[in-house]
Amino acid sequence: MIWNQEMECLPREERRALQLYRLRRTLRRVYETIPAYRRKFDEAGVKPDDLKHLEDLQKFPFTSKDDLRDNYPFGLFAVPLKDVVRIHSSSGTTGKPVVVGYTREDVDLWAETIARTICCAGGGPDDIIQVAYGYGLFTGGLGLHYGAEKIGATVIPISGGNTKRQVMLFEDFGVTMLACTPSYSLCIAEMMDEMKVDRSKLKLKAGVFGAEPWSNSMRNEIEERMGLKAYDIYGLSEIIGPGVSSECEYQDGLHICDDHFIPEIVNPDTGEVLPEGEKGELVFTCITKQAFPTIRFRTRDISRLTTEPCRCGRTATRMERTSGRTDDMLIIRGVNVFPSQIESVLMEIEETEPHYLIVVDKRGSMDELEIRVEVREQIFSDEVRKLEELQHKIRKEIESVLGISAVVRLVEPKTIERSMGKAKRVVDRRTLENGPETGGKVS
Ligand code: DLL
Repeated sequence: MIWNQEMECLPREERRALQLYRLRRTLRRVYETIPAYRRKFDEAGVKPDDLKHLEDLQKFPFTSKDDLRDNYPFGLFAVPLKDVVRIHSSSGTTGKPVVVGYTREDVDLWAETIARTICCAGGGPDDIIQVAYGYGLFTGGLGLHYGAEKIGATVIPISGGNTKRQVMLFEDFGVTMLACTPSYSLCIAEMMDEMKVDRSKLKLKAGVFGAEPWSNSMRNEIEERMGLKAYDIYGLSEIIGPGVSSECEYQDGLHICDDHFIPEIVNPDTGEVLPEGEKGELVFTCITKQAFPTIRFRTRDISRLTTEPCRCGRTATRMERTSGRTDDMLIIRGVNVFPSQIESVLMEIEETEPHYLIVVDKRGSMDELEIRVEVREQIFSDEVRKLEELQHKIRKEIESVLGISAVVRLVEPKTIERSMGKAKRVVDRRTLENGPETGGKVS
């Protein structure tokens, strides 16, 4: 089911005309109401009326996380606080948190984008949706909640944690859809194994997973272990929360709600806009939000775009699943390494569990990469020679993919800390900014 046939299938030219109209209106509004934007526009020598075509957006300055921090907490709001009905915030690892606000209209818009997301994943009014994203300042829980209610589904607002109860409700309430982070879904799957739940007796058909990077191999693992179809959903607090883009049944990129959020791809080093199809950093501009209309926000997420219509009939711009963040990239002995590359290798190896931790440290002047990965129960109790063989196999695979050597440590099942929200999979001891080594960021 397509939630909003008219807007989601709008012909390209009409879509562009609508974007242009909304964008011009928004630029004028932020210039008039938010001093920080006015200052930035003036410094860059641009005025809202300089935007004649959509392509002119490139002339306008970027907004970064630093701008949000500099204007903490409410400096980038375009409406007085009395019109703001909701505040959300994301913690991040350093400095002040990011604070975002929503008017009543914004909350409705958010529910609309999530309604599209859930329908994209095959959901509808007959579904029973268990929302196991964290409720609170994190946008995951309440974001999914309002969208699910909007389509008339039955919502179970359980939030993250209490994993045994999550499983019990699947059985007792006949839950058909699950919403949580991909890493938490694996934690639930583990509990299902422990409780010896017969998957065929459950009604689970789909999961809407996001808020953290996950590979296609991780998707296969989740689908197999949970007995459902796993859809990728993407979003960020600075734009609206979840509801920015989502996969449909063809899983051929994520449909962006680009009648509300205009995407661009830029070269992360130079900021230059790249042609369609090229890989780079995603940038979004909100063109309908009232309280917090972000202009050209640098997400640091890496993706590419296509405006080709999808086989499902939707015409919105699609983004490729994000393969990581520009600031996720580790430079180890001069080589660029993305955690997603390591994850892909580990997921292909049958004897390992999908739980791992990447530790980077310095030994003397040399960087050292250590990969800790859990081994399946039956393998762990095997003879030492078999474990050594497995260790060797992983080391070789990693070396051939990354081009550098790694120390591989096989650890006992269930010894790497599980997370209820976003998993923390990298500890870089070369920098002091990282949290505790087994800590999971609960969102
Ligand atoms: O994570 C919003 C969200 C909630 C999205 C629930 C999906 C589901 P933040 O906490 O502000 O907001 O974190 C945003 O998380 O810039 C990406 O780096 C990452 N991220 C979100 N979704 C995905 C995804 C929420 N599907 C940051 N794949 C973003 C990869 C994702 N990374």
